[in-house]
Amino acid sequence: MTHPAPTELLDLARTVALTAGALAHRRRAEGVEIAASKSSPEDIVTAADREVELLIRGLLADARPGDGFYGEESDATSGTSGLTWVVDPIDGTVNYLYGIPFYAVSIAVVQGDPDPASWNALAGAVVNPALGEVFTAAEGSGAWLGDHRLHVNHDVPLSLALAGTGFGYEATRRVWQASVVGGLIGQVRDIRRIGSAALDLCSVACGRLDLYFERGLNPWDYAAGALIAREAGARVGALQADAEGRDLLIAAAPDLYDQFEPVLAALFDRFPVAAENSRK
Ligand code: LIP
Repeated sequence: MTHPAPTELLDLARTVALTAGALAHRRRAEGVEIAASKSSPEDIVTAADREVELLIRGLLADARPGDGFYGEESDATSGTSGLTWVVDPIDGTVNYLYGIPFYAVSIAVVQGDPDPASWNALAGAVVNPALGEVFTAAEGSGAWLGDHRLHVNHDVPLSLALAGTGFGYEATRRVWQASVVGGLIGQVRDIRRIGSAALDLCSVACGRLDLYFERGLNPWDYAAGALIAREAGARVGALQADAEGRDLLIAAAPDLYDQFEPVLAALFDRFPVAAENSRK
């Protein structure tokens, strides 16, 4: 099934993400309302998360009625075109709640089933409305911050790598993740916890981070950011040749990835993954 060029799909992703970002920013200024909690009391959804996803869904359905939709806050629908939009309306929801200016609208379009193990990402846009930053990538056309082309940091020894990571919404997992970070922190320059996987991946793409890794992410958290990091020259994956996924996502320049992989594998052996009692 033919589809528009990735750059054409990117134009739509960027336009919709900017419109959605403006709404999220406005609602932020008006005051944030928690609508519910999901997998744990810490895992909140705000009224704005839902409103922004509804806006995105409507704009994409108007522009491309045959496409599927796979978003964080509403039921997935499959399409007839072979393309699916993978959407996180506000990635970094806790930052959004606290007014920390690191949250983002993340929109990607993939070919094939909305499954990271098999999909082919064609275009992605990540908009941070609080900082007015627009990260974009189309398959084969590079990664950009506005009209500035992005490249990952190369030739960084692990001992001098600034590493980003994150913690889940379930306490047992956070304790396990902190043990791994405790084992790693003496082997890298320092650790950053930005609070949005989409912005962490864009930070690797633009060289604000040398390396990012996290366990427990959902496809909508990283669909666009992973394409942007890849198009900036990063390797994105898990351990060995595994594709990135819920179990683990790593992103770094290939040479740093090769240094980091055995270190992380050794930390996973030292700190076996704790049994978790939450769904997420
Ligand atoms: C967040 C991720 C972040 C992770 C948080 C959460 P959300 O997504 O972007 O990397 O550490 O636990 O999953 O819930 O804000 O869409």
